[in-house]
Amino acid sequence: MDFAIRDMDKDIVKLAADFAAKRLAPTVHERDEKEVFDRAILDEMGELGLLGIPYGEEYGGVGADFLSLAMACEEISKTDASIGLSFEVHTNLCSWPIWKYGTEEQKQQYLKPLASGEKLGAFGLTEPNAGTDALNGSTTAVKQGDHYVLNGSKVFNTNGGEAEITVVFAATDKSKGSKGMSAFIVEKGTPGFTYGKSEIKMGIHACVQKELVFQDVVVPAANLLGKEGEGFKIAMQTLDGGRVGVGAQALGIAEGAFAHAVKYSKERVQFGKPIAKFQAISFMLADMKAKIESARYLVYKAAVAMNEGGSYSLDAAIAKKVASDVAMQVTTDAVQIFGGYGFTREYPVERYMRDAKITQIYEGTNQVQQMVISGAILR
Ligand code: COS
Repeated sequence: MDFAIRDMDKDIVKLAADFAAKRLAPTVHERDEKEVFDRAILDEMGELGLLGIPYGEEYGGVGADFLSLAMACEEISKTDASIGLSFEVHTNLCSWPIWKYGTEEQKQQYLKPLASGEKLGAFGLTEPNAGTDALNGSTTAVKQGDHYVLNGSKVFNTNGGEAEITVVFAATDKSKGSKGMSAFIVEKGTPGFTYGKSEIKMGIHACVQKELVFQDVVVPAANLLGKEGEGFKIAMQTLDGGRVGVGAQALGIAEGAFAHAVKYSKERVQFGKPIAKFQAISFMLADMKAKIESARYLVYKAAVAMNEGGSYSLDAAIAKKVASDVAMQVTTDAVQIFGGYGFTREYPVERYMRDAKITQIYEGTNQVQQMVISGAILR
């Protein structure tokens, strides 16, 4: 596989890496400790063009591609997985379905401010009783003349409360099963659209996950995304891209923890020499590196498949599953290499380990990825 990384992609990756080093690294520990989402960071990323990487200039983006998006997400997540997530959800889960399914008017009205970074995006699918079983939600949308009335709630909503634009999924006709869900673009501030509790989490502390509440929310029919009944397909296709993004985030987490572990192993002296000189440690580092490079190949391969535009469900599921498992293994080994210090909040590796865990869960648990992969094999 040729990853033909263009000059433009390299520039974007450098931009993301510099931003991570200068803007994120100095405050990442504090934001994690205080559990605060700093919206100004996303605004600055928008000004730099990072929030519209794969979308055309006519829609406020920079006209690059999904490989450069994945690589930028990797760079950001090497330093700060919370911002990596907020960025990924904005670009993949909210902007992508509008880019793919939106009318020209919807793209001008909603994709443009998202891609230019003027507005932040979110994606509302998961409900208290509908996580993996995404079709089983109880949010409804009833058509009344030239609008729909939405009722229900969503949970764990990344960027919730901050996002000006949310793609929301609701049942328009439950009796039609997977053809009975529809997607809507809902603006912050629409009467009846409010926010419930914020989640208190193990990791990804520096981004928000909130409950969204819809009480007789009137959404213009013009904000229906795609056709009525196409919502489940839109959600699944959007999540295919999201899984490439989570794979990239997980890859970045693994690389970030690995870099700390390599540095520490060269500095930490026990029995009169740096611990990196002991084979127990150097072989551990070798395995971590091999896993990271395997994950990188799969994530970039899935991003290239996304660029090519055919079906990339299988590539995305494999990339997400492998990269998130690698992130969990590598961050756990990084904590091990730091020994007792790794277990303290004085060093960053425990944060990487906490952040890695969620990559095995969201945007489809790794068991969902096994369902997608085995489904493709056995079809
Ligand atoms: N792209 C396009 N269409 C898809 C698709 C995809 N990736 N995946 C499924 N579909 C379509 C199927 O083709 C099928 O269409 P038809 O009815 O025309 O045949 C329809 O959707 C239903 O598919 P399926 O029967 O496979 O759906 P299930 O309800 O069995 O769901 C899983 C399968 C579990 C894989 C799916 O619900 C899923 O991915 N769940 C996890 C959701 C998730 O990631 N949640 C996290 C949200 S963000 S934190």
